[in-house]
Amino acid sequence: MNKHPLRRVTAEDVARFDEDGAICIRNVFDQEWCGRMNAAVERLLRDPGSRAREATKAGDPGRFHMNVFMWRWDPDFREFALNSPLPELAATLLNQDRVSLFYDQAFIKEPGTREVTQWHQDLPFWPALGNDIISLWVALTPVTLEGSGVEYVAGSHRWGKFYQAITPDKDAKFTNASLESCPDFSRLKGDPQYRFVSWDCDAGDVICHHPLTVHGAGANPLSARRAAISVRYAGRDARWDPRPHVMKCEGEPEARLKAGDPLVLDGVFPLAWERARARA
Ligand SMILES: O=C(O)CCC(=O)C(=O)O
Repeated sequence: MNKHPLRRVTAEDVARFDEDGAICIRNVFDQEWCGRMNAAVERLLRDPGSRAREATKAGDPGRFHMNVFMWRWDPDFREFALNSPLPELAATLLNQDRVSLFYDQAFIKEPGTREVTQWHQDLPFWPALGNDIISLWVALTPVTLEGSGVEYVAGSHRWGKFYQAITPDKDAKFTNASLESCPDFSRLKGDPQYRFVSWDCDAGDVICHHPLTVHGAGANPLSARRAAISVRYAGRDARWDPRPHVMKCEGEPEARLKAGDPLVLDGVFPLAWERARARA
């Protein structure tokens, strides 16, 4: 299993990520990693635990399964989040000397799943603020745009927008009525003021996005599973910000952090990569 991305991340990649708020880095994981994590996904689907969210409506075909904080109870997800090429990739794209693990999240759409991932930004969901946060969406299966590939509105992380959070199962807990709803960008594809970017992925490719970049994904009408794990990392300016209508984190950070503290905390948001340690 490889320790570092199989291909070097270049200065051009970093510049493209800054500009568009999303980039696909190919070939980050070898086949051994993909096999190990697909087996971990199988286990997760069989035994989803208390944080699972099933977004498939009763009677609908397929299954849209989401889960969070798997690293806290599953050793393979733990290795993936803390001892794989991911933390180094996050630090390189964010240009940081250290990054902590914020959390991991699974997005599995079984064949025939009709439910979409609505257009959204990530930051409004989180008890966190900051620019130095990155999500690494790892394709564990081949993914095409037709088979629920994620699509991004390039540059939307710089619009100064903070849209209302919306979960695929429309959980009212996340609805902050004081925020503007995110437009349905699927209806705005012909509008020349927006540039949409997406990538067909092979297993082991990683799409990296800024927490304010608007993104969404369609249904999975294909006959194969679409499995992805998003792992989120935090750097220098990321701060704990426990607002109403946000996700609950595991490990009770609210007992140990106050608003404005850095997003790093032993056992909860653990340090995942440090340049000094990596060089040693
Ligand atoms: O995979 C999906 O459907 C959504 C992924 C996503 O929203 C994310 O990784 O932030």
